Amino acid sequence: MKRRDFIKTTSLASGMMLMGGLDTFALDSSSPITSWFEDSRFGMFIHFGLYSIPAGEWKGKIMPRNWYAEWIRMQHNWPNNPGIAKKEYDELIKQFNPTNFDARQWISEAKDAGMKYFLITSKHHDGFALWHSKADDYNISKTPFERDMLRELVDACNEFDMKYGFYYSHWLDWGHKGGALPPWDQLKDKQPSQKEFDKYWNQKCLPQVRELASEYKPSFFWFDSWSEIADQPYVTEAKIDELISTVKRIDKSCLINSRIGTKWLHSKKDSVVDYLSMGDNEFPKKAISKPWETSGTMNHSWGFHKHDFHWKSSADMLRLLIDNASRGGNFQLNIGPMGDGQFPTASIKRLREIGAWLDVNGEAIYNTRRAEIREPKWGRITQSKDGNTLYLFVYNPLEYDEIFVPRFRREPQSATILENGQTLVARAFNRGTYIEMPDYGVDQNITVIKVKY
Ligand code: JFZ
Repeated sequence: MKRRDFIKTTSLASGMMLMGGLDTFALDSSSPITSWFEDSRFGMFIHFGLYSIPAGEWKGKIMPRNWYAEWIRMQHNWPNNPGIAKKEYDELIKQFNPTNFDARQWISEAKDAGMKYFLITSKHHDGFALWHSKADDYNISKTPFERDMLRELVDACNEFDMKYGFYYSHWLDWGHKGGALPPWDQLKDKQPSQKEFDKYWNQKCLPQVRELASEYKPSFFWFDSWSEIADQPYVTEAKIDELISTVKRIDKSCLINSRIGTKWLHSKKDSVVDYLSMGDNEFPKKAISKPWETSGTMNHSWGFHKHDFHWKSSADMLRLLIDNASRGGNFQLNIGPMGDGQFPTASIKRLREIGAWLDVNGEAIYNTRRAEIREPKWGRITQSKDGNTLYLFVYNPLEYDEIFVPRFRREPQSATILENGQTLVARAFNRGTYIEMPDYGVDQNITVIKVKY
């Protein structure tokens, strides 16, 4: 689109919005570097590391199931901190040998689930790196496994045409003397000095991020912090700027998330990051115009927890994906592979169910944008970027004889159920479009109707 046309379209759209009634309009506010991210909508998040071996249980003691297994070093034996001494935790290095890990299998599972990008904990809070880091020794090359897991995954992503990015814990690092510990009162005396943290920052954090950006070429980073970062002295605004420019100097188009410093979330400073990360499992009720994502778990823990059986159903997770897509956001669904490198069976089952649904209905999710329509009672709506096609996700479709889409007043050309191609009666009436629901031929859970104008 020529720039002039773009301006015309957008000002026309906002002008018409003020007037209150419009037929269709294009809504594609994405910048060139984030459009792939918005088009993707669905990604895989992986939490894997030393903590995947104990999997929530240490010497017969089980972490409460509503805790995160990747936090075992700090939370085992709570509230005695740190729960596991570093020396003892590091015994896991000798045990780390996920012989059943197969990068191509992980990525093809993601691909079959309908996921368009892949995100993995390159280094979580424990400080252990899953690649052959030249900047720091505390990494996978020192384990019996030896192999460079990130390299193998990057190769598989390239083979399967899957975008990928890295989670990197820039604030907390329990593997380096200068890394920050959790911001808890009991740990006050054990926190690093400012000088020690600066050393960690300059000798480990920045060099590792540089290494990842230049040698592993991710499309995005997912830095991790949360609100308490606002009260700590270590990661200052200057450091955040430094971290961002470290990445951007290597690759301008590499995306950076808002959790790099959450005090900015929903503030002016948002403009320095490319996309917003919600809180864990946080699904905003309203549309947000900047690209955004929710990261969510299938059960409770991110890292594999062998006693965590709180699985969500595939239908529940599909709704989270649809809710987010209809509000302009992505969904990054987590898998916590087991210590041997395989996905848990319960996760695979859900990935495949979701994939089968997306195989038929994915057109209504990918490459769509949120529709500027009040959220209807019967479900959710997305629209094609040109605004000429609407996708209606009818939740519990058997409850409705007809559904109404406000504001779309042009005569629709056609309305069909995506799953079986069945044609529905649709007409423009009053201030929108009416669509008659069939009494058979609908998915009892979520039926998707494509309406062309
Ligand atoms: C962090 C990590 O501590 C956790 O282990 C996991 O990796 C998760 C994805 O991210 O935990 C958070 C971070 C932010 C919020 C909640 C948990 N938050 O902002 O709500």
